[in-house]
Order: sequence, then C-alpha cells, then structure tokens
Amino acid sequence: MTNSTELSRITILAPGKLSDHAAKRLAKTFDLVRMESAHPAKLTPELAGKVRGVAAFAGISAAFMDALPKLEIVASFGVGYDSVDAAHAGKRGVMVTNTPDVLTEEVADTALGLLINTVRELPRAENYLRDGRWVSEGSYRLTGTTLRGRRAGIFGMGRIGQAIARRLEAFGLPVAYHNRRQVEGLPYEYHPTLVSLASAVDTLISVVPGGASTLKAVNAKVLQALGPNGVFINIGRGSTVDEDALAAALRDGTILAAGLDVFANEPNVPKMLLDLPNASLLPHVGSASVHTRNAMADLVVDNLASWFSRGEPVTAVPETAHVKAKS
Ligand code: NAP
Ligand code: 8YV
Repeated sequence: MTNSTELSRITILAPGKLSDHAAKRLAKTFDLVRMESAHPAKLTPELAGKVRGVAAFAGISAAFMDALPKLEIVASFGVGYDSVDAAHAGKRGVMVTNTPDVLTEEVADTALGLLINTVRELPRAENYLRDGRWVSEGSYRLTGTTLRGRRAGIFGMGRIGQAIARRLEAFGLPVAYHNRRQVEGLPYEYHPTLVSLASAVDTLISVVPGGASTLKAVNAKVLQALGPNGVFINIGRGSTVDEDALAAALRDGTILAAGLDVFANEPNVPKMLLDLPNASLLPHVGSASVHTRNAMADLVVDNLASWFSRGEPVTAVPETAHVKAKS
C-alpha cells in the first residue's frame, strides 16, 4: 500500500496540452512534470531516470517509452488510444490505461448533433440568418434531405455505438450494425461485412477505433454501396476513412452528404473537404465539454493513483491487461 505522501514523491510526466483541472489534480497527487510534446530528445537524463508514470495528453511512441527506464504506466486521456503504442507497452511490461464510459453519452450526443447538422443544414441556416439574408432574401431554402424515413447503420457497435443506436431508436430510425463479432442480446440487424451494412442502409455512422484493422476501411467500395441518397457520419477516427475516396464520392454524387468530427491528419483538414458544400465539419469536439473532459482527466488520475497505491489500474486496455505491478 502506498499512502498519499508516498504518491506525492512519484514523478509523473505529462506531455501535451492539459486543462487546469487535469494539471491541478495531477500536481496535488504526484510530483508532476509537464512537457510540450513526447519527444525522447526533449528528456534530460535526470528526468528520464525518475519518471514512473506518464499522463498522456499526446501520443506516446515505443521510443519514448524506451527512453524512460523506470516507466510503469501510461495513463492515456481518451478512450481511443491508437496514438499510444500499447502493443509495445504490453511487451515491455508497461501498463496502458484509457478513459472509457465517462465520455460515451457526450460523444453520442455530438454524433446526433452532427447527423442533424448534416441532413438539415443547420449551421448553413444559422449563417444565412447571421449574414442578414433572411431579411434580404426571405426564408432559408427547404432542405432536400431529412432524417425521416432513413435507415441507420453503425460501424462499431461498442459503448458509443450503442449509445448512438439508443438515440436513433428514439428518433424513429431502424438500426443495423457491423462489428467483427455480433453483440449478443442486441435487437439490431447484424452485418458480417461493412459493404453489406452500407448496402442495407442510407445513413452510415462510423465509430470504430483507429489502428491497422480499420485503416481506410470506409473506402470507395463502401461509399458506392451506401449510394446516392447516402449520408456518412464519422465520429470515430479519421484514419478509418479513405479521405480521397470520400471527397470524390461527395463531389460526384456517389453519396449525398457527410458529417465529420475527425480527420486523418488533425488539425489539418484537407482543402478538398473544406471546399465541399455537402460536408459538415467539426474540429474533433465529440467529448469536448468541461463536464466530460474533467471526468476523463479524473479517470487518468484515478488510474495512476490506483496503480501506484493498489497495484492495479481502473481501466487497463486489452493489450496490457496481463501486466502486473512490480512490487
Ligand atoms: P468500444 O466500446 O471498444 O467499441 C469499438 C467497437 O468497434 C467495438 O464494437 C468493436 O467490435 C468495433 N471494432 C473494432 N475494430 C473493428 C474492426 N476492425 N472492424 C469492425 N468493427 C471493429 O469503443 P468506444 O468507447 O465505443 O469508442 C470507439 C471509438 O470512438 C474510440 O476508439 C475512439 O477512436 C472514438 N472516439 C471519438 C471521439 C471524438 O471525440 N470524436 C470521442 C471518443 C471516442 P469488434 O471488436 O467485435 O469488432
Ligand atoms: C478526445 C477522443 O478528444 O476519447 C477519444 O478517443 O477522441 C476524444 O474524446 C481525445 O482523446 C483527447 O484529445
């Protein structure tokens, strides 16, 4: 058992931008050292030699972990941890944790907002009002698209996917999904492939994690299957979409519209997407409320505190679930 005085002697390195809430809680509990980004070259030998935990508000590479000889745990901020080399951590005996559940409902809310923005053009309608065009030109045009009569497909029926499905049901839309495995006990139609799902629906919502198994999974073939009345929403990871194929599909009418919260090379959004009138774009704000980001930061701190006081974290990622505390 490690008490709070002992915790305050443990050095935790926090690379990346962190909120005041996260910084205060970390500094109150541990010996906190902040750094702008996680580059091994920016570590002094003295610092590298004493870091036992990383609170990751930025990606953590294998090289960065290897530059920290006493590293025991990387507590990552976010449920998606594709920017942390968890496979390497697992091999090296370093624990990795993420922040599931506490953001699920917020991200699902954002997904529905983005869907409505995309289908009913609400940001454009607001800009029309602000530009004085309601007065000068009359009512905003009727939208050609509606949620009424749509069939939704969810790519990634996990925690957030299921929260989105519950909302879609309340909106009166039938729901189908694709995962690698069928989820037991769910009332929604399962499709063993993404193309089969896209063919069966006209509204495809992607909420899968990033990484090799989903890289550019939403490609030209999937968009073709979604069809000319198709709406594509991405609230998962930008890497899961072939952005060239998506821009082409939006340009030539292969699909109708898209709503995107995430991009392959954030914060850079390609001009080909910015130029499209039928794309509704958000700057990765799925979980971005003070309420939810504070809950995520609390879970980062709780994971570190639990690891160093009880020898086990709260929310280990599967790749490091086998890792045991040393003492
Ligand atoms: P989760 O509960 O682990 O759900 C992920 C789902 O994706 C699972 O149902 C999984 O099922 C499926 N999946 C994974 N790899 C797949 C593949 N190769 N092919 C088909 N399905 C696959 O995770 P979550 O909490 O819902 O979060 C999902 C993701 O949302 C995160 O990883 C993150 O990238 C993203 N996210 C974005 C924001 C934002 O701000 N925009 C916020 C939070 C999260 P199987 O394993 O059976 O395939
Ligand atoms: C965060 C996210 O914006 O949890 C995730 O996977 O994408 C978001 O909640 C991100 O992780 C931290 O900036």
